[in-house]
Amino acid sequence: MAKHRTGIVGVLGQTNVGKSTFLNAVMGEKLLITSPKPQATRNRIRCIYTTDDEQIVFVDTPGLHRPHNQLSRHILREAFRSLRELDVILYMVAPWGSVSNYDRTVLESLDGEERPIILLVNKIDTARGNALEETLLDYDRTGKFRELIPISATEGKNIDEVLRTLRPYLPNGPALFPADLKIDRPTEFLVAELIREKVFAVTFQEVPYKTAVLVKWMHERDDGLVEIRADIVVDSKSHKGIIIGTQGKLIKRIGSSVRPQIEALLGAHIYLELMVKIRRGWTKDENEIEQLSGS
Ligand SMILES: Nc1nc2c(ncn2[C@@H]2O[C@H](COP(=O)(O)OP(=O)(O)OP(=O)(O)O)[C@@H](O)[C@H]2O)c(=O)[nH]1
Ligand SMILES: [Mg+2]
Repeated sequence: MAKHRTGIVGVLGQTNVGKSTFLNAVMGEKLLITSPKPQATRNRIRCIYTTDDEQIVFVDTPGLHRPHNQLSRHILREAFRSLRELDVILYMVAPWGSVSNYDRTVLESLDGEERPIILLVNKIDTARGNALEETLLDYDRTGKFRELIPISATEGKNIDEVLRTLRPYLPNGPALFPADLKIDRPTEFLVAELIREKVFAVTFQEVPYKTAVLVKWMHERDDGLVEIRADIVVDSKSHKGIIIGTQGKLIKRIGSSVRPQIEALLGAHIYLELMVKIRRGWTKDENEIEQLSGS
C-alpha cells in the first residue's frame, strides 16, 4: 500500500486572481468568501482536504498587493507569514500574457527557495488569443516553477490535475487533522465572513475596506432555531449611514441575502440580528486591527 502523505500547501498570488474560489472548488463546497473586488481575504485560513491516503492542508492567504494603509500592511504580513510552514507553494496568476511587474518582485524575493513552487494560471476561460500560451512561457522563463498548470476555478477545470500533480511533492506522514475537519476556523468566524462577503458585494469605494464583522454571540434555542447577533464594525458615522441605507434598506438586504447561506452552513433556521457599530479609525490602530481582523 502507498504510504500516507501529508503536506501543507499555500496558495499565494496577487489579490483577486481567484485563490479562494480555487480552494472552494478543491473542497467541493463554499468555505471561503470571494469577491470581484480585490482584498476580500484578510486572514490565513486552512482548508483540509482528506482522502484515504493523503491529507493536504491548503492555506488560503490574503492577496498580495501594494500596501496603502495600516490594515493593508497587516493583511500583507499575514500572507507572507504563512510562507514559513509550507511544504509546497502554489503561486496563482491570471492569463495576462506576461509576468506582471508585481509578480516579478515577489518571485525575486523567493530566490533560493528550495521548496517546490507550482504555477497555477487561473481564469483560463477568460484568455483570448495566445494569452494563455504567452503567460505560461513567460512565467516558465523565470525558472522558478517545477510545474505549470492552467486552470479555471469557476468552471472546475483541471482542479483534479492540480491534486494529482501535488501528490508526489507531499512528504510522507500521518494526518495532522481529523478526517472530518474541513476548515480550521470556528463557526462564528465563517458566519462573520459570510456577512462580510455581502457587505463587500453591496458597498463601494473605501467602505468594504474599512468594515469588519464580529459575531457577538450565537446560541441554539430549545426549538432548534439559532439566534445570532453580529456587529458590522465601520470606522465613521458616514459609513454607518451607508451600510444602514435609506430607511434601513441596505442592512435589511444584507441580512436577507446572507440568511440562506448561514442556514445552509449551520443546517438550522436562524434569527439574525445585525447591528452597525462605529469604531473610529480602527483600520489605523494595530490593536483594533488585531481584534477585528486578526489572524
Ligand atoms: N472568469 C473567471 N473568474 C474567476 C475564476 N476564478 C475566480 N474568478 C473570479 O475572480 C474574482 C476573485 O476571486 P477570489 O477567489 O475572491 O480571489 P482571491 O485571489 O481569493 O482574492 P483576494 O482574497 O482578494 O486575494 C471573483 O469574482 C471570482 O468569481 C475563473 O476561473 N474564471
Ligand atoms: Mg481570497
